[in-house]
Amino acid sequence: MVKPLVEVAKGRFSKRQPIWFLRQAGRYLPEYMKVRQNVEFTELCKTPKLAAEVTLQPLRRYDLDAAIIFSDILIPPMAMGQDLSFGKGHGPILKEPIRDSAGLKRLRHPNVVNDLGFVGEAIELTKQSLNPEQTMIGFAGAPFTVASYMIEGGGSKTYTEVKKLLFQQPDVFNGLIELISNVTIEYLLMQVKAGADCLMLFDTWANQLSAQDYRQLIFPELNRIIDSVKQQCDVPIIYYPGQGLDLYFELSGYKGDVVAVDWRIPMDRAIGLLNQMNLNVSVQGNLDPQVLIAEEAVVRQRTRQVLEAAENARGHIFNVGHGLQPHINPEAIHWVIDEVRSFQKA
Ligand code: 1CP
Repeated sequence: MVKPLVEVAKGRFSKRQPIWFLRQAGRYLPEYMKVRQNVEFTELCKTPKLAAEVTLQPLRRYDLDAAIIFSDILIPPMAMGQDLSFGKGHGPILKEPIRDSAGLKRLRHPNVVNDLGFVGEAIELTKQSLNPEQTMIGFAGAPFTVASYMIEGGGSKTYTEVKKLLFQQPDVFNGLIELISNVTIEYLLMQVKAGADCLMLFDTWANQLSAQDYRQLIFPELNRIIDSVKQQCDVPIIYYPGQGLDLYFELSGYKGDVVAVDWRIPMDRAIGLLNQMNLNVSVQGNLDPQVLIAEEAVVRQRTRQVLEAAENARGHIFNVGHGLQPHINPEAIHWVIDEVRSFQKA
């Protein structure tokens, strides 16, 4: 059975334009909050039945083309031995941040089947409820973005500790990136084996690096992950390089299938630049998620503008340009989907 998202990701024609939303399972849905009331976020991720349940919640409400497995990019660091928690009103906290070679040595290369198998089980369970046209998306953080949390011990505004490691102990920095990359390859392949039809790599904080450091230290490892996965299975890969067009200049030779465009970048400009870089890729995005607090006419107009701006793309997977936030209007998602469907008919 043909899956529109997989077709469009690979640059093939689809009668139906695929649409899904970054963070489509989450706090804006009352049914998510109900599950979450009784269970910690990491426990939710580690319990396949519950993870599958919240993964499916948005698909019960909306006519979506994909489910993304409910998990987090910081689950693998937990399996590597770093304690992960989410304080109330805080972002993630990773204990004993990696700041030197002793820190790096404390980490272990997990057995992905034993230590992260719950993600595979959640994918298997979720897949049982998808229709054959719907795509099961697996994901991981890209190595730099994951490393940044492991080094800082959480989110950061300045990335001081990351830069300290990079410039003062480059061997440790590179060793950490390599370890994360090796684990990520196995982790992604495990998700494909469990039923993922498509993979996404999130590099939200890549823009904290200079172009030179991104090009020399990060991009080759990203492509190595993509290469290794593609040698063993035939699933399309989506890469989100975060905010800002500058990194697009460094994507020459990118081996994935799709670039996910941040909402701060005009879609037509992103497509123009990707063409200029000779990249034969589809795009995903890039509605400003905060538009989903506006009145219906505005939501529809902004949706249409994204569709029009993407008309010259090899293929376009409609999405927001960053994750949905808790305060958006759940009803507005229906307006977006309806606008995408009627644009296609027109
Ligand atoms: O209920 C809660 O309190 C949890 C909030 C939450 C959720 C719903 C977190 C904590 N993670 C998630 C799920 C999540 N995270 C998914 C699930 C699938 C989906 O429905 O889309 C995905 C794909 C992610 C990926 C993720 N986690 C990224 C990359 C994408 C992005 O948003 O830029 C990042 C940076 C994280 C770290 C993270 N996890 C959670 C939070 C609040 C954060 C961001 C912290 C920060 O800003 O530094």
